[in-house]
Amino acid sequence: MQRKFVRYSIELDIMDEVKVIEIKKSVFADNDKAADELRKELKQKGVYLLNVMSSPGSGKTTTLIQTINRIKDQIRVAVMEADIDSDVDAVKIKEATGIPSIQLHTGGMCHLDAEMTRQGLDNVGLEDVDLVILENVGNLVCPAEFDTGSCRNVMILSVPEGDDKALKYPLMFSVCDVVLVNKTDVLPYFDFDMEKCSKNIHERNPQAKIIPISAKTGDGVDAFADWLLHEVMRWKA
Ligand SMILES: Nc1nc2c(ncn2[C@@H]2O[C@H](COP(=O)(O)OP(=O)(O)OP(=O)(O)O)[C@@H](O)[C@H]2O)c(=O)[nH]1
Ligand SMILES: [Mg+2]
Ligand SMILES: [Zn+2]
Repeated sequence: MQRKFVRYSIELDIMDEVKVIEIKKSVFADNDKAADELRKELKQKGVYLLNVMSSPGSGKTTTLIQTINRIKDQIRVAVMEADIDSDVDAVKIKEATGIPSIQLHTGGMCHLDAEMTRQGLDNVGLEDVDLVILENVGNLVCPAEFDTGSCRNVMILSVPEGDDKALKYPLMFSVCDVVLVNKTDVLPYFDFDMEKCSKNIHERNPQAKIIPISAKTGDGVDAFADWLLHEVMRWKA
């Protein structure tokens, strides 16, 4: 009984520090305009917003933990975890990195738009932060259709999903500045052709920067962390 009680209170402490925000559906018709306005405000305040997208389970949260632990001593980072329900990702980030993390509940919506992102940012507060990372809802389709107001979009494609995804979900790959090809540690078990994958991505988006990583082993994550730090410094300059 005693042991159970102690565990329970520790869990409560962690949960206490994770705010869960119920996001209201947007009333703005012109999302592109709302996104441009948000970006302008972020530029004025010197806050960099990164939007991270992928299908469910491709490794967004795991990659964020690895990345944040490499940069958190150099810049002030906060995370917004968007999901239809639960707060598991926000709790995971908070536990594994110690940085502020909030959970956004999307009320059943499978993506975030700029106004919904702004509701999250209002809760993060833009005064004491250099970088806010938004983990978008796991979905390869509609998150790509809505500009969140982010400075850059990153998408994660994991090896088990296959090297042909850029052909099937062209919009997602064309709106991304960086594609992280995650779970390279399981390459020996899948018929995944990295060269073919890169060719498919570059056919849709010649400018896309492709970085193979393993969020499990940490392989390749330094390259992404360096890119991100450089981006934030340039945005704030
Ligand atoms: N082998 C391997 N497994 C990984 C890697 N990255 C993530 N995983 C595993 O993949 C599963 C999903 O990872 P998450 O980081 O939760 O993925 P996510 O994209 O945040 O998932 P949702 O938020 O549910 O969309 C977990 O079991 C991770 O441990 C990797 O590089 N290699
Ligand atoms: Mg996640
Ligand atoms: Zn949607």
